[in-house]
Amino acid sequence: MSTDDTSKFNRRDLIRTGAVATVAGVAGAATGVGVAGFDTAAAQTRAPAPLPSAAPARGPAKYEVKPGELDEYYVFFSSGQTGEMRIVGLPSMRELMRVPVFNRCSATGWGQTNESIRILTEGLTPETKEFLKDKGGVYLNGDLHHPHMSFTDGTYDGRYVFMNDKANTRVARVRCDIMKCDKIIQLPNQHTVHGLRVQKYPRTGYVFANGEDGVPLPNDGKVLNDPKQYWSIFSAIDGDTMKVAWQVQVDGNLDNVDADYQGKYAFATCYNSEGGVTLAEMTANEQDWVVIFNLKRIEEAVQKGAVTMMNGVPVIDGRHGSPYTRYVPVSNSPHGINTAPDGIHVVANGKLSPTVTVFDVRLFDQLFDDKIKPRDVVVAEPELGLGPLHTAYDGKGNAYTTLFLDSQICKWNIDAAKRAFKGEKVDPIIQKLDVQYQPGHNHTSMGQTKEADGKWLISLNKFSKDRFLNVGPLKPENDQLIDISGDRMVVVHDGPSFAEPHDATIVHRSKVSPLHVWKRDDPFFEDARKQAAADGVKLELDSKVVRDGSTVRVYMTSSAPAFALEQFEVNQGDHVTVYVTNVDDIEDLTHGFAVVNYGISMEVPPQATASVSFTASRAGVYWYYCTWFCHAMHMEMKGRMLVHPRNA
Ligand code: RUQ
Ligand code: CUA
Repeated sequence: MSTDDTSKFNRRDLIRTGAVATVAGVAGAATGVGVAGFDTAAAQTRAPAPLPSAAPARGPAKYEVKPGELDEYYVFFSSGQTGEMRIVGLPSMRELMRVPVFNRCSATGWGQTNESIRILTEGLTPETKEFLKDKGGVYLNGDLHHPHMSFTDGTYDGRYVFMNDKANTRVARVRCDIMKCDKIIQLPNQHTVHGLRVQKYPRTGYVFANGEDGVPLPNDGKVLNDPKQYWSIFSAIDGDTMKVAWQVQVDGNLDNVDADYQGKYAFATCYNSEGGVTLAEMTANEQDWVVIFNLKRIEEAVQKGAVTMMNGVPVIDGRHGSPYTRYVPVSNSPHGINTAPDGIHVVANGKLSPTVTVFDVRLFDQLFDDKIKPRDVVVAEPELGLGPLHTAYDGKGNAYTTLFLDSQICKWNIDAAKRAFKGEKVDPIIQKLDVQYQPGHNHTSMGQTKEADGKWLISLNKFSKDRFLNVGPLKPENDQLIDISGDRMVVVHDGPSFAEPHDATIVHRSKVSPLHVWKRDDPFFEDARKQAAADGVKLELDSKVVRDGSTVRVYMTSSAPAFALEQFEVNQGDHVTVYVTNVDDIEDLTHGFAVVNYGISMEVPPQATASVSFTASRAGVYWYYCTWFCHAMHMEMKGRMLVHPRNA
């Protein structure tokens, strides 16, 4: 081992020890029990995996995607508190696109164009609309954790990617034909959305969204500091209409969620069975639970009207003892929950416990018929290491669990874990691989579908520390690409990423086929088409100014390298809407429209219409120009807005 390697190892161990101390402090303080599972020394007695050699063992013939070559997979990345969705190519790990969703975007005008403002505002609750009235009407932040593609018959169907906003309790949908967000809704009765997954069978169908924090219902200030009256809510959203289909009131805080391959159940990890509001209170019990939702029973209850209507949504009481849910005790504070591609096994990851709990979904019918006890659905509980957070699968019977505190990926065999659970002397652990550093989510290629192909694993690591050039106190995170096609896992790439790719979905490129240019009849700019029709204007042909009192609508086409209007005139104080239609139908020929010193900028891709509204409050000459480099004469693609002073 070179000196360099040694120094890296030392730093790595330091990180681990620091984190262990923190969590141990929490668990110890809260429970008074030892933290045997959180002992670094104990973890190290489990032989750590040998370091991967420089030369890959075997596996895909090449790790390099040469210039001009295309990737085999799309990865839909979340971006955490950045609020956007990112598209990354795999295996190159090149970032291909950023899709604004819950954020404001300077480049595309997301949050400023009329088309995006409609999407950002139409699904907000009435209380939020009121709340945002004097704040510009839109939230400027989001916390996007979990992007998941729609399914048909157990695999990705390329229609949509759904995602949550933990910060403002929203669920969004991105259309995969244009890779733009087309719907955002805010969930009533719920406070934060954390876990989000979709129905795998027969299709999506439902989008399941976990309410993490508990609040009083209704949360109107009448109940405040009385946590006994706080409740968490589980929501099922209709992915086609983007309306909340139903909600279930549960005990505890919901963390992550997944669904089966039979279309019968969804299940969520749940922490804070204590109903506490402080860290010590929330981690006091030694056991929390996984809550299983019986979709058929819930649908029947909704149909029969055995629900409470709250803010227009049917809410079902799914607390302990209800026919709609079952609570299966697992160790304190479980985190990720992941269904295996075999359609049978589900793994809940221990987080504060060094174990993961394996369920057999075939036993859930009996559990709901009270023929067996909750713990009878557990078929294995292997001890893997410190801080298990999420598990991915290769479709060959193996599972890959991130160990946050150990900073490792643990590869283990499901069948061996089941045999060990029955008492056989067998070690389910196949390999532990160091990652840099402290992984949260991990994902395998197609691994969340029945078509898991066992080729690639990405580990989304929360810290990069010393892996990249120092860019100041705020460091990038580190997404590592791991070849899992051979017997042993091998790290083949480090990729820095900005805050904070929690989760991702790796989709084979054969499942997705986006358009190259927009279709003129796309519903995305239907409002503009309607307004133009009312004004007797054909968006793709006409450029003119329509005045209606102090309301002015400016229609102009753009074709490289010119806007059809080289100038337009308005009066100071006019309410102006500019509609720009890009009549170029050449792939990749995007124009933009920015008005200098008016704070206005938007993207106008080929064959699309984009519009922006503003008050012409400043008199004078204001140049507008094209912001996307489109032509040798791009610099000349501009015009003037002449604003006549009010009292001239
Ligand atoms: S979470 S690091 Cu928001 Cu998906 Cu587990
Ligand atoms: Cu059009 Cu630059």
